[in-house]
Amino acid sequence: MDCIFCAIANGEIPSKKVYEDDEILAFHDIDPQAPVHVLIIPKQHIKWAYDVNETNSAVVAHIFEKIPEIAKSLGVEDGFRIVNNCGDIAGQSVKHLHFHLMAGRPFGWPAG
Ligand code: DGP
Repeated sequence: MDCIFCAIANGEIPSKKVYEDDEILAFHDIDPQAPVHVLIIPKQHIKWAYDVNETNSAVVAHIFEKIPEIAKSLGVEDGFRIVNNCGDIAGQSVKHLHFHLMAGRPFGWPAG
């Protein structure tokens, strides 16, 4: 399968890692939309949030369990935004589940 985030997860494509364990990887976004912009991905290929189910949701829980540690390591524990884009209409350009952790500037609501 030709997936850029699988290639990042297995080290074929280099990334600026901020956290890694057996299940997940966090790395700096190549096109940051905020002073801090990190992507957190499961190493297993899940296409999008619509494919999360009872067989694979543990890794999503694991991501959220690690978000406080990742945020603290980035010095943004005072506040951040977590974003998931699901599908083309939401702007998902990479079809491998990922969560954007963004911080370091104010964010408006509703998001555009
Ligand atoms: P989304 O639009 O939600 O699918 O977000 C995909 C993000 O992935 C986008 O912010 C840019 C980032 N990205 C795409 N290719 C690469 C890459 O090769 N390396 C890194 N670090 N980020 C990438």
